[in-house]
Amino acid sequence: MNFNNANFEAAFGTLEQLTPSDMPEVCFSGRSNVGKSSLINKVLNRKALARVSSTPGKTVTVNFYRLDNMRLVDLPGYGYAKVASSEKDRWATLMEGYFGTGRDIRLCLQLIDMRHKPTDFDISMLEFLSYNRIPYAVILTKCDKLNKTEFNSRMENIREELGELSEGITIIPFSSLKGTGAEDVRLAIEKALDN
Ligand SMILES: Nc1nc2c(ncn2[C@@H]2O[C@H](COP(=O)(O)OP(=O)(O)O)[C@@H](O)[C@H]2O)c(=O)[nH]1
Ligand SMILES: [Mg+2]
Repeated sequence: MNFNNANFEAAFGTLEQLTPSDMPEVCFSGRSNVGKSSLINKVLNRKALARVSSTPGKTVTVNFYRLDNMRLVDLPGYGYAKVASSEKDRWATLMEGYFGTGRDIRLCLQLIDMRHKPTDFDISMLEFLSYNRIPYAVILTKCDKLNKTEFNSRMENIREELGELSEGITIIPFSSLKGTGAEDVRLAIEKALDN
């Protein structure tokens, strides 16, 4: 698959406008600031296709990136405390709309900050994916921020923390800074499209 030929297609803040589901999709989910936009840029070998932000909680849109025969979908980040409840409602409506309207979703890449244990919201998201039989993989982001001991400790503990949510699930440590794991993410996407 050619990851070097991606275009920004559209950003949607309301459901009615969602691009029709006419090709396979791989989506990215995670809390605000976890590194979703940075990961998309890295995987697509682009500097600033997806907008990287130092202020979390800003993007409550679903963003579509077109590759040759598929789309990557950047879902709105969650879990930012300062967001107003109207924005939280908008987030929930967008997510239900994206996942609940029969789209051809091949894989959801769930991003979790490698420095921390999964949050309750990370777990809820994985439970949602599991319950709805949406294939998923876990990406542990910002792995460059851990020293070797911390890295090994997180790798040892993550499966236990996720319990049965991690059974048979691929877990990829990732750094957009260093490029660690980028090829593994590309392979996971390619494999999902072959199925
Ligand atoms: N050290 C380090 N910082 C990262 C990494 N990925 C993202 N960041 C930083 O984390 C912040 C949020 O990144 P962004 O991609 O906008 O997160 P998003 O809100 O999930 O889309 C930015 O300041 C990034 O530069 C990484 O792998 N390593
Ligand atoms: Mg982002």
